[in-house]
Amino acid sequence: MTEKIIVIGSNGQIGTELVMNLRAKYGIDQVIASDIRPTDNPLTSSGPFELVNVLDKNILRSLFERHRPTQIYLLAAILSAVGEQKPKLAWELNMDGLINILDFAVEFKTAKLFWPSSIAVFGPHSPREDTPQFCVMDPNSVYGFSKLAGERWCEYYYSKHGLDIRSIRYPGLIGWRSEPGGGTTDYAVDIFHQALAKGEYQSFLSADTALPMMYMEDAIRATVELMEAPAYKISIRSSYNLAGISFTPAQLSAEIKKHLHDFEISYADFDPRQAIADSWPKSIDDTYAQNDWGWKQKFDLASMTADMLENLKK
Ligand code: AKB
Repeated sequence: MTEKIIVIGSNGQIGTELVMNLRAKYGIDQVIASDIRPTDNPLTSSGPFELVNVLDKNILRSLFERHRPTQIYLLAAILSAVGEQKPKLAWELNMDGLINILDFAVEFKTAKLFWPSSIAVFGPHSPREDTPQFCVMDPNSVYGFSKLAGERWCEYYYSKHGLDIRSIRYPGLIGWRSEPGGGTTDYAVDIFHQALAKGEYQSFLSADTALPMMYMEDAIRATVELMEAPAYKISIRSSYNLAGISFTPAQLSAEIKKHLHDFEISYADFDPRQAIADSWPKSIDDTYAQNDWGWKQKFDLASMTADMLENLKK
């Protein structure tokens, strides 16, 4: 079957890299990038692009009617830090946007749908170390509980409508091709840019705040591998835990210092993102992803840091 793939939210941190990867795999014209704003990013502007607002059902209907997608990646979302500043908008976009796409995917018989969840679905009463796939989940950020509700909708559409929906609870993502957009884990990308530009960085999270992170190359590979896995191997229709690399700002800074000896890190006295980070896991157990579809992570802290710096220096 010839695939027709639509990536909604293609201007974002994941979308930019995913479109590039999918076009290399399926062909430029088979992958339609789409976002609420036009793009001049050469990584995504070199192929079909549509202006799409996921809250506008007329635009969505026309998109589905014209392209009849076989796969949809819905990446449009408001992340954790911005979500606390615009809670109602975050809820509306993250929830209504998802439900609109779920409904159109059922109506137009879209074969497969990918939707990202996050480690933000966990909360202060979830186990913080090696957080399991199934446990107490009491997220206290709007982003976190919109993602948890989204997971429930995904599983519901799978069981009620047979929609083949697949999802990953992404850790913080770190890449050199694209910028993060308003999350609690953004420090782990900014630090590389500032280290190279200024030789110093002020972290908004405290020195010992451990969070699960992942190098973008691994995250994109995980996404594509999950989407390509045979349906019978997918036992989780809410969203899969992915472990990634757990580290603190102090550990990341020490690793950067191995390459940039004069680099100095300092820490902000107060930042509202600290409270969000303190409610999230320090590390994740991803046994289900390993056993179900053979997930294996490649990058560790040392290889990720070396690769980031090498590419950002170019
Ligand atoms: C955020 O920090 O909000 C995101 C996430 C972990 O989902 N990067």
